[in-house]
Amino acid sequence: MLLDRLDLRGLAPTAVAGALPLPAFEEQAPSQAVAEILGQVRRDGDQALRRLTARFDGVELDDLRVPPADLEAALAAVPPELRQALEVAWERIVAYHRHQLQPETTVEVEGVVVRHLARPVGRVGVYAPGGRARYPSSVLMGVAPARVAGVEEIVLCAPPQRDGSVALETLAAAAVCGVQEVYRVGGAQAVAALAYGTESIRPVDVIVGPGNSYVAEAKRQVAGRVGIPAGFAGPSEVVVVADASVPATWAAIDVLVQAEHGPDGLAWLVTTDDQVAERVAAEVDRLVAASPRRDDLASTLARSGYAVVVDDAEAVAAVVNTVAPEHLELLVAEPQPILERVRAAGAIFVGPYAPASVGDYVAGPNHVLPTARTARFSSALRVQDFQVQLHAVEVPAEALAALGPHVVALADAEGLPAHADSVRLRLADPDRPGGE
Ligand code: HSO
Ligand code: ZN
Repeated sequence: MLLDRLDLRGLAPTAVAGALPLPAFEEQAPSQAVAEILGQVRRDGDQALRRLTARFDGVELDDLRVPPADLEAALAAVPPELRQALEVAWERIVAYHRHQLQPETTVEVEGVVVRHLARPVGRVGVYAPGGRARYPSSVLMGVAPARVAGVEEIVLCAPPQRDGSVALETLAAAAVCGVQEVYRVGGAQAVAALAYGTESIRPVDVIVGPGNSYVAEAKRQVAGRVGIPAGFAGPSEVVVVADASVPATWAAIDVLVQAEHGPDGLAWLVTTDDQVAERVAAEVDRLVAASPRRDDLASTLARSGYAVVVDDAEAVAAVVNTVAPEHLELLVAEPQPILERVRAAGAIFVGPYAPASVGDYVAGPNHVLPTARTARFSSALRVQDFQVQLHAVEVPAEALAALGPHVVALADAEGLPAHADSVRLRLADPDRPGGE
């Protein structure tokens, strides 16, 4: 069977957590090769982009920018049902992300007034992968929270195909979300261009978007110079918790949905019912054998495909919190006892009619989610990833009178006389704002 059976019944939750076969995530990052690419783009700009595109994508580029007219043309050229799906998805994703906007608030702490302001970053770069992966949905997911945050300039980079064009679906998605600045550059060189800027691509403040190991490593190397929203969105993962209240085929197909992105993902079934484990595992074998993507599926399942059997909701939660999966599905009659114990998961899908694939496309929340156990400390891509949070401080004269001596004492202790004097001057002359 493709799902390895792991019977952990009889173990206490902490022992369950300790017994789990977590995959090793430390893949060999191509750090040297990526550093070399970043250096070339930084030094040679557009010329390096052309050279690297010829080498990696096998195409000689003239203009790096996709003519804006091609975007609307792409939207007109895709099948109408795809266009409609992109439009519905876009509207739903934007509507959901609007709920993440926080009102600006003001607080007063013992006389000092602090205003909390959220301001959009100036310019965002969204990366859209190409090649085997073609994810127009990820274009929507990257652009929507930036748009909602109020970002004025959003640009897209996507690798060119053999004929120099960018995938039609990617361009159509860009058109749906109103992106006009699209460059046919992919890989680490695209991340470099977005981070450092070249003659034709101005640098951005934040870079988002999935990509292969080169893109991921490039983002890691430019982090700090530009914002790279926290968490690592790597190969897809799912933990499906199921009982006999759903058909075994439904649980089985959902185990496979994320594995389909393969390779290197994680696909687990967790159940308290060993008959469910048996039936779902059998269905997984049957479905994989019949799938056109059987190789991707099999490679993920061979690396990390398990059917885990445990005693109760507490043990289920111990498994979930240890794996910290990107996606968690609760296909059980009583999800609440598990839900309330979950601490670490990128996104949770509750009930028999909420497969994670709905979340991948149209539910509304973001599908850029933390993987590789980073859900322990980071979250889905969100509006705040495209904002800076500022605080504006107002100090009325009376508050300065009360607090000033403490500033002076601390500044004196730190040997910083100007710090102390900026307060002393004011305390000595409280009625003197404006003029001489
Ligand atoms: N499951 C992926 C997103 C995606 N699925 C894009 C289909 N297209 C990561 O959440
Ligand atoms: Zn997916």
